Amino acid sequence: MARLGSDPEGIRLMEGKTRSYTFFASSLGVAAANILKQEMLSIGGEAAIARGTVNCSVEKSDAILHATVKQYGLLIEKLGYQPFGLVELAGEIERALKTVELGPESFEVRKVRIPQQKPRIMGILNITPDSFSDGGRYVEPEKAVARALEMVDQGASIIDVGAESTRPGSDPVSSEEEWRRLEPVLRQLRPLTDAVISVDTSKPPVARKSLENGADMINDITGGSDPAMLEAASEFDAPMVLMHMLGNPKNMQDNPHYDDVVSEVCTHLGMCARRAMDCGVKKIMLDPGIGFGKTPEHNLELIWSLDSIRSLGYPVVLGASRKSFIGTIPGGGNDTGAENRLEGSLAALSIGVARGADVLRVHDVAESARATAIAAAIRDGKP
Ligand code: HH2
Repeated sequence: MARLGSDPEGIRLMEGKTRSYTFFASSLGVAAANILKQEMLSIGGEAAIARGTVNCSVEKSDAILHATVKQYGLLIEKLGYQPFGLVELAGEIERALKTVELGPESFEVRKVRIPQQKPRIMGILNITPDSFSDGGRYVEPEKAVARALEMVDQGASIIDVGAESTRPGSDPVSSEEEWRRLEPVLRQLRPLTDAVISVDTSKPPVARKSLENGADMINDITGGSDPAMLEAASEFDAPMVLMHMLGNPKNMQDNPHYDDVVSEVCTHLGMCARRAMDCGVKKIMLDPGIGFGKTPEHNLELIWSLDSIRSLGYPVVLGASRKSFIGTIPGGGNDTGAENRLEGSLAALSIGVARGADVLRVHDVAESARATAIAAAIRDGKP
């Protein structure tokens, strides 16, 4: 518009009409859904709701909203005067709009800002005998520390140390055993690097001890389901990754089913984030949990829909590295094991970057850092 010679004030007025977004609102009461539909139509937007809403033959309806930025501005103003929870909905729309336009609010952990323009690499360090990809390789603390430092040199800003495998069908280990594995690694690694150290645990006592011993953040595959975990993170002002999982590692791959995987994962993660915030956790990242109670199709849909998760207002973590769905895709290479899924992992990572991932949890750090730089540069049209 500037190149056309449009008037600067005109550009300001037109600009809000050039971008449109689709939002999904779940489980609205019929009164709210009817008012929302009317208000959307009155401003020239669209709201798809269940047919039975108009004669109240349904109790609840989801809604798909479509409007320009300018129209959403008008809608937010109008909903501000309405009952039936529409004031709260207006707040959520405002927040989602701000996030899709400007990105989630950033935070800092150990001088590492998240999100930033180029996504961060989180290098995986499994100090377990049985992880699906690197199990048994870094059981000795010296080897684990050397691998962590190597990953930092290769471009990882975060090292995610896991002392319990959560691969499908795995058995849990005790807090004592998990801490026995973690303690020497944290003690030796902390003085040697300024990289962020994340601990991949869902056990509050392990998280607390880790934070006391130099870890910076907690990666919780249960989405902060235990209040004691949230309390520990809050006390240390530690960032948390809240991940979505259906069931638990033992049963999660027994026929996972969703009516709508993206909206269900978003709704669940939104709830996890609110619960964590209410407990005082201020730095939150969300993760769809690739492979955690998901079919290959669910995983593909979630990676393509990372922007929906990001519209909840928090940076997004993607962990697709070497996961089994890669081996199921025809033409993606015969599945000869986790070690041989590099190309598939980089393809998933690149699409993840294009769709809004802020942190990439990976095994192959050097290759992933290079692929991320290129994918982010193409996405943003600048190096
Ligand atoms: N995946 C695994 C473990 N932790 N955490 C987050 N936030 N996201 C993930 O996708 C994720 C995770 C599983 O991978 P890995 O750690 O390599 O294997 P294992 O659980 O067998 O140790």
